[in-house]
Amino acid sequence: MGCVRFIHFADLHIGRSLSFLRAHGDYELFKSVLHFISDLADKYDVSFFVLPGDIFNSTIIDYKFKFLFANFLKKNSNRRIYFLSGNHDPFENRFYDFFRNYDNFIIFDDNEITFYDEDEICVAGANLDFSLRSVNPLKKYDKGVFKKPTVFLMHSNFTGIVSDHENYLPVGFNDLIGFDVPFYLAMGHIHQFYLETVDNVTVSYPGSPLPVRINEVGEKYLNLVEFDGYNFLVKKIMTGIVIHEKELNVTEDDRLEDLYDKLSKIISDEFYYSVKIKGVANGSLKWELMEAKRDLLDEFTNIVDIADESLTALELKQIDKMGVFQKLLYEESIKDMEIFDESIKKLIKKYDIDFDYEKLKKNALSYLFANIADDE
Ligand SMILES: [Mn+2]
Repeated sequence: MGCVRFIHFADLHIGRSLSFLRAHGDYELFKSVLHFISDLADKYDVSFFVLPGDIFNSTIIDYKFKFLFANFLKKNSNRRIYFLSGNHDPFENRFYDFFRNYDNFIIFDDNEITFYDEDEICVAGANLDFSLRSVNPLKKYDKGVFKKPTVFLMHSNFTGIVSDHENYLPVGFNDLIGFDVPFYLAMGHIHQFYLETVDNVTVSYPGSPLPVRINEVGEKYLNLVEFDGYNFLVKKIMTGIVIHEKELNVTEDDRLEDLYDKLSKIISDEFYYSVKIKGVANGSLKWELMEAKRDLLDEFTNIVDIADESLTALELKQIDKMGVFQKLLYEESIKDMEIFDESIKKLIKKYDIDFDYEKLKKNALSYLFANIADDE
């Protein structure tokens, strides 16, 4: 028995605006991912693809994206592309008819499992009915219907995976016990890689092949799966389109030009970066950063986001309107000094301030705001 290889990817969301990835256009990024996948398929001589949902961001997308996918089908005319609709790209004749001329494009039927043969393994799936969202689709079928090693496509939540995605058609490990044949559950919906094997059952989400949201940081993958006659073995393949998290430290002396300098040094053209500013910044840098953020993002197109998480150095001038607190700060800045002023004592009591001088010194602004935000 020879081994069978296939590629499993999902949640590409073709047609979505990726405006946060400014260094390249959306179209170019989707195109490069699809090329990467086709090349990989040729390199590893894969027999077929399984695409369990949300390949398109919606069924209302620019035609250029449909052409792009049609090209992918054409390029891979020697292998079938098993396609399942997700919640983003639900089954609609008008949309999918466009791909009907490609014999290798196999779209599953609604709510009825269809089985296809790929040599010694079987590929099965059904399009989701989102009105049956609490129903476990696997429960409808006797495990005996799976007679051959099976690749089963699903677009749903696997019980036990915490995500911010909508939970529907829940399937858990309990549903996967008792299969007589090796079983690979090819999942879509969750944008992060997940892999778990129990007995002869393997469950995997490859995650999105590229970041489709600004917070999708870290390596992105697709699955190259091999069936060796006994088991389904998953090889994670990195697509290389990555948002790396970077921390940038600032000090009280730093001005915007220093920050600009530091930003130039931490990024390369190869990846995208989500930058978190840490350390202690002076008030004017914080203010300048707020004003300059958009222009910095335009300047460094490989940076998708700049989050200011720095603490504020104490600058009393900037919290002028909180006169009483200023006084408190002045007095407290003389360490271990006792507070004699009754009005200050009252304030401390009123706001139940847990007085921590070090904390106050480092982050006076947020410390004070946190304590008096709702008070006039
Ligand atoms: Mn989805």
